Formats: sequence, C-alpha cells, structure tokens
Amino acid sequence: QAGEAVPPAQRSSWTSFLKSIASVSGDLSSMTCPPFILSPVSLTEFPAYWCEHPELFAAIADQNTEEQRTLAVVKWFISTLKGQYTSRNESMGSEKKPLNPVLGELFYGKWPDINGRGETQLLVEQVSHHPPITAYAIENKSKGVKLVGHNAQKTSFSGGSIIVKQLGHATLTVKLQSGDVAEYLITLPRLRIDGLWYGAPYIELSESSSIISKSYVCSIDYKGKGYFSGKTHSFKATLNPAPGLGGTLGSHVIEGTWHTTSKFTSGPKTGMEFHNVTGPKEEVTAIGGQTSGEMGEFETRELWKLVAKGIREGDFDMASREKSKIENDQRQRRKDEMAIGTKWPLKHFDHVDADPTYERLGKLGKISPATEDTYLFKENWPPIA
Ligand code: CLR
Repeated sequence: QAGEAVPPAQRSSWTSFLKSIASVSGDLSSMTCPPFILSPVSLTEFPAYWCEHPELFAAIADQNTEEQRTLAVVKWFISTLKGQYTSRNESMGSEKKPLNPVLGELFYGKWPDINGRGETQLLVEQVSHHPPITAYAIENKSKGVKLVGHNAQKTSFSGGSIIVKQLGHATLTVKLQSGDVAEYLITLPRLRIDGLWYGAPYIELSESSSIISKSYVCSIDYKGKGYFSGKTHSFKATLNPAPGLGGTLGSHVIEGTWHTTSKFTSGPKTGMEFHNVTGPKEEVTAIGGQTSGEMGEFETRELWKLVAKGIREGDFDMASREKSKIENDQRQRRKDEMAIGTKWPLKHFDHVDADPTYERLGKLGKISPATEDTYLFKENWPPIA
C-alpha cells in the first residue's frame, strides 16, 4: 500500500512530495519533505564513508607490486560502498534526506593510529551551494596515501524511482618508496532510489564505475535484484592491464555483493575471498578546525546543531525555525557579496576548469566525458588534527 511506512499524519504530504519530484528534476536538495524522511546529518559528513575501514586505506601503501596495489585500491573502494549506500537504512530505518550544506560549510575529522596503521585525517568543504558540490581530502600522512575528490548529483525521476547521476570524481595518490607517486582515478556509480511509494527509500547501484591508473583499468558493473535472477547489491569488477601492458600484469575478475563479501572468479586467485565487510566499521571522530580545537560557526555540527537536535527529538518547529535562520543568513551574505562585488573565498580548494589527471587516466579507460573540472586541494590541513 502507498505510504505504508509513512506516519499516517504525513501521508498526504508524502504523496505531494512524490508528485513534485516527478515534475522537478535536476536538484532535489532544496525540496521540502515531510519530517519523517529528514536526516539530521549534513551531506558534508558523507565523505567520511570513504574511510570507515582505515586499515584498508592504509594497506594500499603496504603492497610490493603494482598488481597488488591495484587490488588493494579496489578492495578499499568496494569496502566503502556498504557505508556509502546502506548505512542510513541501518541507522535510521530507511534512506533519508540529508541536510543541504551551505556554501563554505566545513567538516573535519580523523581516525586514530591503531596497530601502526597511522592516523588518517579528513577535511570536507562545501564548495558550491547552487548546485550543491562537496569537496574533500582524506590523508594518511605516515603511509603516504591521499584521496582528493568532489561530488555533486543530478537527479531525475523514472518509473517511480529517483535516478541519481553522480558528477565529480576522486583521485587517490600513493607515495612509493622509489619516490614515484601512483595515481588512481576513481569515478562513481549511478544510484536508483527505490521504495519511495511505501515511504521506505533505499539505494541500489547501477551501470558502472571505474578505477584507472597508468597500469590498470578496472571497470565495476553494478546490478540489483533482477526480475529473473540476481541478488541485491551485486557487482562484478574486471581488472585488465592498461593498453600496451598485457603480458606483464595479470587480469582478474571479482564477483559478489558489495554489502557482504566477494571472491575472485577469474585469474590466478580464482576462488579466493576478495573483500568482506560483514564485520564492524570505524566511524570518523569529528574534530574542531579552530586553533583552539573548537568548532567554528561554519563547521557542520556547530552550524546545524539546533536543526539536528530538532529532527532527532521530533521538534520539527524548532528544526524549521533554525533552518530558516541559517538560510536567511546565507541569503544576506550572498546579497552583501553582490553589493560589494566579492565572492565567498574557498578555504581549502581551488576550482579549475580541467583536471589533467582525469584527462590522462580517463583516456586509458575510455571514459566519458573526456574532461571534467575539479577542485584542487590547497594542502592546508587545519592546525588541530
Ligand atoms: C553523496 C556522496 C556519497 C554517496 C551518497 C550517498 C547517498 C546519496 C548522496 C551521495 C547524495 C544525496 C542523496 C543521497 C541519498 C538520498 C539523497 C542522493 C551520492 C537525496 C538528495 C535525497 C532524496 C530524498 C528521498 C530520500 C526522499 O559519497
């Protein structure tokens, strides 16, 4: 039945929300939703999903060959998907609408050094509001592993589902003992948000994404539960040596479900387990970016404190009052900037129209578009880490 999972008092507003998303496509972030579907977490916290297995991120540095390193990168990547795409269902019962970050919103965090894996730092900045774009950097300095990326979404509505095309990409770099730097270009899968009719949205991944370095092209295909066969959250990763490198490097195929386990199904390791995320994950520890160690007014958990409290405690009047205050303040700031002809300065990133790493590696994997803009990290970590 329609709206089965929706509190009865919110059913009609849920139905009108569904009708409106069918007509407004492009950007869902600023649409008004009934309270039951609101999450108290801002999208600036999402990049932390990239490192909920800090030991796998660190392990990328500990490999001896390019083949092993590539497998370690793919294993870390696949192991992040469960958190990225199913964790709200686990923590809140369904996918929810995150808080829409304001321009300049910041989130800092870290994962501690345990068992010699080194400390990993996280920095996130909302670099655009219309459209919403989030940039992030994650670095384990002692291991020399760093991920820098940005993402935005383009949404449309099809067959009762929301289709989310992820825009943006990430680059993972690893400092090698030889002094060289290995680079991996990471693109992102497409999402389908199903279960809307019932008021219990969840994500399925579709189509494909890539991980490309100068030695390997890894293409990952995603499939959900089909009408005839197939399991939810299935994937198949195919790793092939980059053009011209065949013969020296091996090919591998890995299959499984990204929220549980997978194994090698072709290549020298056939039959061996690849990834396993049935165990615990490590959530990020949020830290303040001020010299004092405190959180500034634009840091996510400080900025949204009262809105989040309202949503968590069911005080939606307070939530919407506090949200309006933030939005009005933003409008005023933009007006003032217009009046004096200035622009909000980004703190940690510089926008560039083309990303040479994307162009160079993207060509090896024949990905489209051939070029993309990007946000270069200024390497200015906050004083407290
Ligand atoms: C953000 C980048 C992360 C992966 C990720 C996971 C969930 C996505 C989110 C991204 C973007 C915003 C998103 C969300 C799921 C629902 C939400 C698409 C891609 C939309 C804006 C809210 C839709 C509202 C319904 C749930 C009613 O690495």
